[in-house]
Amino acid sequence: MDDNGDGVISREEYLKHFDRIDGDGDGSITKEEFRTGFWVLASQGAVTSESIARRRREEEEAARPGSSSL
Ligand SMILES: [Ca+2]
Ligand SMILES: [Ca+2]
Repeated sequence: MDDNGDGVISREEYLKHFDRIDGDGDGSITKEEFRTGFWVLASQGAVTSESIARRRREEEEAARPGSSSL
C-alpha cells in the first residue's frame, strides 16, 4: 500500500488500494475489511516491512491482557 516506500500511507496511496481492501465492494471499509486487506496487501509486498512490524506491535499490544479491548 505504501507505494513510494516513505513509511506512511498517503490518501492517494490509500485510495488506490481502496477497492482491494473493500472486500465486499459496498464502498466502505469496515475494521475487519481493513484488517484483512492489510495482510493481503502485506503478503503481496505492497506494505513495507517497517509498517508490518509497526502493525504487528500494535496487534500484540492490543492482545496483551490488561489493555483495553474493542
Ligand atoms: Ca507512501
Ligand atoms: Ca465493505
